[in-house]
Amino acid sequence: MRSDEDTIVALATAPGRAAVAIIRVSGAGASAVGAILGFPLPKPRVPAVRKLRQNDVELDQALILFFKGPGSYTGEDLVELQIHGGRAVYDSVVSALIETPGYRYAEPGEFTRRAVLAGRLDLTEAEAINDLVNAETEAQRDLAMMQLGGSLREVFDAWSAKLTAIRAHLEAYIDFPDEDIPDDVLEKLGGDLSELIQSMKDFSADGRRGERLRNGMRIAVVGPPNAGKSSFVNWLAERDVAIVSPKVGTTRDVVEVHLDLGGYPVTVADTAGLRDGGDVIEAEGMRRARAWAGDADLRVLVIEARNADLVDPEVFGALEGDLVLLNKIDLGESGDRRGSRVNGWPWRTQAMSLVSGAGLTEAMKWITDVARDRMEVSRRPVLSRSRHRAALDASVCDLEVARRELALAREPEIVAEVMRQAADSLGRVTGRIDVEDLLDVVFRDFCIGK
Ligand SMILES: Nc1nc2c(ncn2[C@@H]2O[C@H](COP(=O)(O)OP(=O)(O)OP(=O)(O)O)[C@@H](O)[C@H]2O)c(=O)[nH]1
Ligand SMILES: [Mg+2]
Repeated sequence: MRSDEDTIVALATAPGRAAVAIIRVSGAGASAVGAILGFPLPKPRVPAVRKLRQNDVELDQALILFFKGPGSYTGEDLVELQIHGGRAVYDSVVSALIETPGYRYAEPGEFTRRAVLAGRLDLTEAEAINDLVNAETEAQRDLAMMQLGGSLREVFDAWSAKLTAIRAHLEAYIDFPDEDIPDDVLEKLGGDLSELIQSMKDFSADGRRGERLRNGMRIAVVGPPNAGKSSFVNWLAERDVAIVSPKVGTTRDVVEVHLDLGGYPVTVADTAGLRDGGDVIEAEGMRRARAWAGDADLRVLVIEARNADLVDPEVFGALEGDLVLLNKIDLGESGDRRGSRVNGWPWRTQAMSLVSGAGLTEAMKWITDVARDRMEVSRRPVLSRSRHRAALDASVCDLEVARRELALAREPEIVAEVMRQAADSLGRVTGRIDVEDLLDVVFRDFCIGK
């Protein structure tokens, strides 16, 4: 059984061969590491080199760091052993430690979980640590760093404080009806409440940029067969991710590539060309293409420029804000470009050629601009997970009920109860409420050693 009393041990660095590997030990028994591995524990926060031994066998020579609780990451006594990064080395040291009674291997995210329980971090900051470790692009790193600095916690804490003040006034009104409380007190509370609701709603209306930035934006490359979709995806990815051939219906599966476009994470999907007919396999490919494109944040339609006047982008699922690329201009364009139907399209279009290279930089810039437009968080705190949004929406919903009841001047006790629920929803985001329940949800996607 897992117990928060155990001393936990884990490899904090990625397994594999490396110059250095770090083993973390945290818990009430952490300072016994020296006795277990036969070396004198250095003074807190003073690094020292020590030989590690088990039964007179020298296991390694390591740099030891000791942090005394509560001034450590976890809030408990914590020892970090910087050993040589070979499998046999870290296996031997970890085994020696977890054989000790009261010691065990840590579960995923358990170090950070203890930091939260000790009040060293709130839940949004703990989530930011995981996001920072997983960040693949600059913008994702910026978002995680901002949240780690407590920016999101501050927003929720400020709302909680305002709500507490409103609730306190209402409770006073309920508890002391005969006292000298001004008549307009309910009106004033209603005004404060409306202001609070508005500020929460404004924050929520962010186009889900934070969530999109954390997860990456999904871009589908769609269009008729043979238009050059796979060629374009390969060019974007700078490698041969998809097969290109003059045969119609080459691509069948959805081929996804993860790219960093100007610091923003995107997943680009190459899809099967859409047309009538085709065999069973091609038909299944087209079904998958439509499904992926329908869920995507942006569709990039690739068609041959010389056929542009014959194509209706809506047939390929193009929506407002999508892009149309007119490819193969080296083979000519359709009719008189000025008289072309393309000019009246509501979609942005770009003529290009993967053979001559014309228009490619412009096409890439467009896609990058859209990615930035939809994911930029401009150094302000944002909701980065659906968990935050769900709690915020639930809280707003309760507060709107409270405001309506307050305006009708009915049972103030009911209003007070609904407001308590709203406050609990806010508290769940930072972990001030029901921490135990939430910890499992939040730490589920952590890896061991964090
Ligand atoms: N001339 C010319 N040929 C091109 C251009 N872009 C792609 N092609 C060629 O067009 C053919 C089809 O390219 P693909 O990238 O496989 O096209 P696709 O849209 O993925 O085709 P499907 O997977 O069958 O739907 C290949 O022979 C490419 O070399 C271009 O700009 N100009
Ligand atoms: Mg293809």
